[in-house]
Amino acid sequence: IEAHRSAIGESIVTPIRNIYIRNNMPTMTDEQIGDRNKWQLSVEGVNQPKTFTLAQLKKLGQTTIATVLQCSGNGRGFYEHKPKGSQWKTGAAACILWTGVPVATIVSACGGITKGAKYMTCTGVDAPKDLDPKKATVERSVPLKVYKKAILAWEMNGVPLPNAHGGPLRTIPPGYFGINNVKHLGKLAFTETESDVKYMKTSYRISPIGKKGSQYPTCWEMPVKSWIVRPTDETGVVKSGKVQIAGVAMGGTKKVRNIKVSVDGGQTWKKAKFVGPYLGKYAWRQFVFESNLGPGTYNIASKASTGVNTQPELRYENRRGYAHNGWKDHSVNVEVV
Ligand SMILES: Nc1nc2c(c(=O)[nH]1)N[C@H]1C(S)=C(S)[C@@H](COP(=O)(O)O)O[C@H]1N2
Ligand SMILES: [Mo]
Repeated sequence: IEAHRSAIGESIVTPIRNIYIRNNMPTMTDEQIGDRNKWQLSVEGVNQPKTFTLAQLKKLGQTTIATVLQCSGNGRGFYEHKPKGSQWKTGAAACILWTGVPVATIVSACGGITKGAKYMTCTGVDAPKDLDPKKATVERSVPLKVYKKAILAWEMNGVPLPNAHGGPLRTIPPGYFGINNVKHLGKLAFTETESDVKYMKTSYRISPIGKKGSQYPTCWEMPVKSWIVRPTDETGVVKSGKVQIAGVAMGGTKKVRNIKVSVDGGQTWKKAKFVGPYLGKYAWRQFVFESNLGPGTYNIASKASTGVNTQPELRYENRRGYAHNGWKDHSVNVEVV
């Protein structure tokens, strides 16, 4: 389920009704989940492996963080070679407040991580029993350092995690693509090697068009990105005069520091203004740009920068259409009358 472009960014935190849903496996039902407080999480690759219930995790620690949740394929719909998969444009992204326990707190409660671990590997328990677990288990490894910032969340935007978003428990590795935000979390492990399930080994690999394989980089850190949410080609014609252009900008794993807008297809750029509260570097910022536009057709683009990295003009061509952050494809054509 994809959100309309104009339904994102009206408020800094995306209301749940506007948050995209992406499932590799069917959402778990209330019957499958059972009593949420009795949901079990096993922790492995630590000096004292343990199994916690959700009720126990809630007593262990609590924090709230804001992150952008974005599918690796967000923007796939712009690729000309028509990669297979959901044809998202901008709608597979949201800025969400998550509440849960820091992974670091769980690690200390388990006597620390075992020596030699290089990855944090999280396992969802949503794979139907009749499928091959190597092909159906949503299990993702991320670099070990991610555990220091990650949380295991049981609440989003102030309500218990809905089943569709991975209730009752999911991993939030800030700044990492959606797939690493494992839903219906049953196991947290610290491992020496990356998981060998399909969703780690072969899917989500950023490979050249026509090539595939586990030697290519996987979808981990999100790059800097922004897009206009208002006005858009969805909202129709705009009256000439003062036009409020608005959008969202994210830095991925780094703070977004700078946002520019162009109304002439990228020939000239002017600085736009961040508005609204700063919810930390993993959240997105809303921005506005006031422009005086006479009648005509405009190509409006935005370009964000972290100071270190700036959005490129073009998409990075790759087989499955992952990680698109090029500003040109994300621009909008608006008619002013
Ligand atoms: N267990 C499990 N976790 C999962 C998935 C899944 O199918 N099963 N889908 C992943 C993908 S590809 C994305 S983009 C996000 C989507 O999260 P959402 O549906 O809450 O928006 O969850 C990720 N985590
Ligand atoms: Mo995704």
